[in-house]
Amino acid sequence: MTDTQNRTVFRTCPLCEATCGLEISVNPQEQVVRIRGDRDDVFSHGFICPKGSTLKQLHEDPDRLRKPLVKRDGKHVEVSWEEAWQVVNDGLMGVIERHGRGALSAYLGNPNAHNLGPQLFSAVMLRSMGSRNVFSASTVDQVPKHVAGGLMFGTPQSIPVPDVDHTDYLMMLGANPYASNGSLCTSPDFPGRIQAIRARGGKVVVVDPRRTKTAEESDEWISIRPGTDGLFLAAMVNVMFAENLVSIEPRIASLLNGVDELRDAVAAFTPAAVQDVTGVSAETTARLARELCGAPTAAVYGRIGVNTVEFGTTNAWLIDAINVLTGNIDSRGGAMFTTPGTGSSTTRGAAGKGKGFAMGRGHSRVSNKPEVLGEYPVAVLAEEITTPGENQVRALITVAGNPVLSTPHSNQLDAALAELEFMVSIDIYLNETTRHADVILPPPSALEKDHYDVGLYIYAVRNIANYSVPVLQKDDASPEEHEILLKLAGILQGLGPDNDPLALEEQTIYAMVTGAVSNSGSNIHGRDADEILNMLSAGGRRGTARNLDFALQTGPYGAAFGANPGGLSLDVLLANPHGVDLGALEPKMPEMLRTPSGRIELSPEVFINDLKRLKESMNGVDLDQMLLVGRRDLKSNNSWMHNIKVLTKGSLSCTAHIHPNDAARIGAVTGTALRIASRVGEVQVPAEVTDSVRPGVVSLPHGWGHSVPGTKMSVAGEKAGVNSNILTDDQVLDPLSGNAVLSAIPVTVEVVGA
Ligand SMILES: Nc1nc2c(c(=O)[nH]1)N[C@H]1C(S)=C(S)[C@@H](COP(=O)(O)OP(=O)(O)OC[C@H]3O[C@@H](n4cnc5c(=O)[nH]c(N)nc54)[C@H](O)[C@@H]3O)O[C@H]1N2
Ligand SMILES: Nc1nc2c(c(=O)[nH]1)N[C@H]1C(S)=C(S)[C@@H](COP(=O)(O)OP(=O)(O)OC[C@H]3O[C@@H](n4cnc5c(=O)[nH]c(N)nc54)[C@H](O)[C@@H]3O)O[C@H]1N2
Ligand code: SF4
Ligand SMILES: [Mo]
Repeated sequence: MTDTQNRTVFRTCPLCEATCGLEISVNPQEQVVRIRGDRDDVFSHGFICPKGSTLKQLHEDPDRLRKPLVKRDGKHVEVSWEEAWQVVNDGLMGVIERHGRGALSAYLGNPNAHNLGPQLFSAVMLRSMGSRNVFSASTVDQVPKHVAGGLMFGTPQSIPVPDVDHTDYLMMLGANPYASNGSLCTSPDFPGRIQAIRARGGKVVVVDPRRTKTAEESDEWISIRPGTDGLFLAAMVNVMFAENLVSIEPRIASLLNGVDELRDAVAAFTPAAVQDVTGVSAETTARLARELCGAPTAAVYGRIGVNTVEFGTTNAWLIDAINVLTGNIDSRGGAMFTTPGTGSSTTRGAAGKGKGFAMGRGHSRVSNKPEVLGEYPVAVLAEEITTPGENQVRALITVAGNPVLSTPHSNQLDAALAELEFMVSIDIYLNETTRHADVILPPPSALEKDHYDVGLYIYAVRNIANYSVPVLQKDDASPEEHEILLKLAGILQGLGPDNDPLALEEQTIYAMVTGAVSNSGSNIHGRDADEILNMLSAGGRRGTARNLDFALQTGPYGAAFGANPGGLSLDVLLANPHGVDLGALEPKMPEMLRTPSGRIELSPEVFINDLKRLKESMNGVDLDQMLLVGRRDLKSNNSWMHNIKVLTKGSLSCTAHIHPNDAARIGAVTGTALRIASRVGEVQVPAEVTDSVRPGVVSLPHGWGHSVPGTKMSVAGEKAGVNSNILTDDQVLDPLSGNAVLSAIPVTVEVVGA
């Protein structure tokens, strides 16, 4: 067959945050024959990693669920959608009748951030549940950045991103974009952008207990002791004040609260005072502080390794405080704010001032953990299930999540899920988590869905809008992902298993339109709601496409239903399958601020107070304590891509990286079985001796441990690995955000049988 008979479709990859454009060839039999990088994509310019092309294998994976499963006599069997909905209705209604809505809970996993249906409609499902027991992967991930951005700049979405394309100096802490391709910094071909900094004479510094690929490709690797970045960052701030290096442009200085408080609060954190604990010499810390202040432009960026630790939020704050003190906040080449096509909380409402950020509106039942972003920390989910009392969790809805592998003390959660009265999962696999579900509802495969990165474009290094149509037609009998969510919402509202998801969708869009026309801040304020609804629904458009069109048209660049000719709309994106580039990031202050003061809060009280805890963390440190950290591999994706053979064959495997000194001390060589134990559990895993980890550090990737019974993942089972979250501790959280602590876990390491 010649290539000319094939059709070509362009589609954004939904697997990680890089949003690469894919060029997908489909033959007349409707099979994908090739996936490669879309050279004309306005953002990724043809870049792709080894995972992108495996959307074909994922689509064709015989283990991927196509029909709902219901658990009967302990075994999952395929049923019709009708039957599945009946079981869901009976299960959820039964729990509500017996225990009330407080017994319901939901967990939303990472792919919710990468799928348009949940992005636009999961809120309807959560509201319909009528319970506060909402959990998500955010509290094993990035909540510290939301809290820091919220208190400093006014909204949880007020998170600056490093302007990697224009900076002269990039310092990255706890991030390995050569493996992860970046996070809360949407930046396709992050590696290429790093190389470009160096090619134009700039400098790249990586702070990490491991000499990662990113560290190897940078100018300088700072090998830090895990969990001590807060001390290192506070010491750099100390140097900036002590040596009078702080330089802030007048535009920002006039918007700044709290400079003196910060100076006083870091006085004790001299580089010499912290060097033994951080493992970074005082000279190095002082030199890096001077370099950051002296560079024409500089950006400091921190991610997983500095967020999933006991000082996750304080780290996030100190990083952006440094971006302010060095004169790099909201300035080209520094740390900047994106203006996404569908807007964000930094573009909505009155410009320059706002309500500010609040958390702790409610507390978890058992251990009284404060609410954050409408959720409780997922680390408390197990105790909410197992502790008797009013509002004890008896039912769980998971959407695209695998908390049994991804959340702390996971053996405890695994056991707790088995105690639930009812569980329903929206998922494409029967895996370690969904094996506990009474019903599994599979959405269509990625290639059968439309796509737009509503969430990820909020944190992109350029302003980008790119919509993808489905590559392949889904089977008519199966609902779309957003229809599953809406139908579930209808059931939760008591409308029964036959409720029509379109009815709820119509209500949702009607509420959005009537809300906007009566909102003085909207670009369609005062317009006729029916006229707007008709325009939105023209040609029978509905579902994700209609909802997205509304967000685009009423967004910062929006066409506003004819009022702004040439503005952004879904039709514009349909005419531009390689995406629309809305330009480089631009300074946005003061308009983007939403603090009650209308200023940048450099020294929120909670953060200043936390410096006491930070200082105390140096007391009685045992420098010989082995500490566990994680790692990501380019060919892996959290817990769920291990069933794709082209990715797992070869070098990808779950081993414990350990330094030669430590290996020699315990008598291990590569391949030796190690027992790694923490307060809450232990695993056995082969050693991989490598000087890429610091002495005293052992590194395990997360997302493995596929050997449990009752799953259907034949490839993943062959190379099961161990679940590193058996070792992480549910009782230790970052107290400022409730985020789990997944790094710098104290462990013992010994040779099995020694
Ligand atoms: N120790 C340790 N633990 C960690 C981390 C770490 O660094 N170290 N990282 C943490 C981070 S950053 C994250 S984000 C979490 C992730 O935690 P989770 O989100 O809980 O886990 P994932 O592995 O992303 O699981 C995704 C689930 O979604 C399903 N899925 C895939 N595609 C779709 C889809 O299109 N629709 C639906 N409905 N389901 C789909 C998959 O089958 C799988 O069950 O893990 C965290 N856990
Ligand atoms: N290939 C692949 N890509 C992914 C994912 C994946 O699983 N695989 N997951 C996606 C998700 S959900 C996310 S959130 C992003 C995360 O993206 P990144 O934040 O880049 O995550 P990692 O690659 O895990 O890099 C974290 C680094 O922190 C280091 N570290 C650990 N502890 C400390 C510490 O105490 N201090 C410092 N300074 N460093 C420390 C680790 O050694 C590691 O190199 O990646 C996304 N992209
Ligand atoms: S880097 Fe991320 S978005 Fe790009 S192809 Fe790989 S998995 Fe897909
Ligand atoms: Mo994540």
